Amino acid sequence: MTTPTKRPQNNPFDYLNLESQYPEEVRLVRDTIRSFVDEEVLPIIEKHYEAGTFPMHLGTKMGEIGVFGITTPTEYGGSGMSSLCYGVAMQELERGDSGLRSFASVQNSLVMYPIYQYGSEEHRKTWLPRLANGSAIGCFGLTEPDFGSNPGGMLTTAVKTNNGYTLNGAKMWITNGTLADVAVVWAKLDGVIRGFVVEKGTEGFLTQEMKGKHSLRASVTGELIFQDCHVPESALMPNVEGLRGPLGCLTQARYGIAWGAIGAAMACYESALNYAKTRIQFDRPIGGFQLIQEKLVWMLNEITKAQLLAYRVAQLKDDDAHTPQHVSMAKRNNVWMALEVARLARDIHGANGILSEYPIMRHAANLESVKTYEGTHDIHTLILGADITGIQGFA
Ligand code: TGC
Ligand code: FAD
Repeated sequence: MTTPTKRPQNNPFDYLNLESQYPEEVRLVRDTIRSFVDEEVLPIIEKHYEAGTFPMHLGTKMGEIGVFGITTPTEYGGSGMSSLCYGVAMQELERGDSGLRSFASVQNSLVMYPIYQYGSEEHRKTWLPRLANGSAIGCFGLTEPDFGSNPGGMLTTAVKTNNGYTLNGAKMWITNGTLADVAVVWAKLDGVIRGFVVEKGTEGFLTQEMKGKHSLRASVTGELIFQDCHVPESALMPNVEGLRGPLGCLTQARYGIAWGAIGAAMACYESALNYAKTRIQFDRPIGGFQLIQEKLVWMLNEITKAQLLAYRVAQLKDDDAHTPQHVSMAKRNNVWMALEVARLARDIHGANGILSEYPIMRHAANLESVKTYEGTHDIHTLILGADITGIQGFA
């Protein structure tokens, strides 16, 4: 007979001791990033959030501690680790701030992944080692002003010339757009969507930061503008054609977001639990009132279910048995769950819940973007609806 495993007392988030199932290397990654977030992110993130700036030195540090290229093979400078490892890393980063996780999602899933999967050997050798150590930053240009949920309608074009291609068009809402040394850009060549690797500084390629965001303020979002931008023949990614190219990248990033959202929820839950135990009203801690307990239980219950969902999708992914629809279910549920947890946490904090002294409003506002990007909540509903009925509900 085996002794039942006790819930780890020092980890209020892991009610079912799920982390005991993680291999040692995953726990090591979790601990490294957890310490990084506690020591280097949390003390400064509110200041950057208020100023609307990304803490660039943390981008460099993330490169140093191995946050980029987690699943990229080691021969290209990556860590060659599992999808579970990648997911747990995203969870820990988003416990700090969604902007930090966004930065890492774009670098890992939307830039390194397509360069590795769809790029030429020259693309891989030129960019992957630099992207892995953080000395180069990437961005991913798919969304356009008039084509968000329906990227297949994009207007950006590539026209073949004697010695390359000319790009014309505009991309909007691009994370790291103005910071990036390299952009993975999707454009129609003879009516077919193709990917291009475009370097910063290429003539005719301009970027502009988007201002006025009330969400993801510690993240840079920009526009990419292509005006008769000539790129060499080698800029074309040779190994993919059609919408399945960018959508394949989105499956990777959405998977990371499913984990990341758990991190944001963990931060809100931990703050609410501590507050409930110490805030006195009617001569007793508010955590003793049944209505507050119900909220805390709901939060932990949903976090635990989200962890199980993310963990199962990680297993499927590592066995190469996942579908994009599995990932849609996890992204859709976990981001919704995190937003609900953030709202309940704000409630429990009363007036204090709106202060930047607590992380709640920052996470809640961030999660509004996370709910929209990488496929809105409703688009994932339609993806799942089409999968289970066999009837496409988009148009
Ligand atoms: P549809 O006909 O369904 O599919 C076209 C082709 O793509 C294949 N496919 C996928 N492949 C891989 N992964 C997926 N998730 C895939 N989904 C579809 C499909 O099999 C087909 O392949 P083939 O070979 O038969 O041609 O395409 P559709 O035009 O009907 O669109 C479907 C829809 C609406 C689901 C899709 O367009 C969609 O997902 N829209 C949402 C757009 C979106 O998520 N944009 C995200 C932009 S990037 C971003 O937000 C970054 S935020 C980064 C950060 O800061 O963290
Ligand atoms: P729309 O597509 O106009 O949707 C508006 C509303 O209509 C939504 O509620 C949607 O669910 C609904 N809707 C649309 N179609 C249907 C339908 N068929 N049935 C029912 N409802 C529908 N993009 C990139 O390419 N790269 C990035 O790095 C990037 N980073 C981003 C960072 C931030 C902070 C944000 C906010 C966005 C980012 N995006 C990026 C863009 C993001 O992917 C899009 O915003 C998203 O795909 C939704 O597109 P949209 O905003 O144009 O909304």
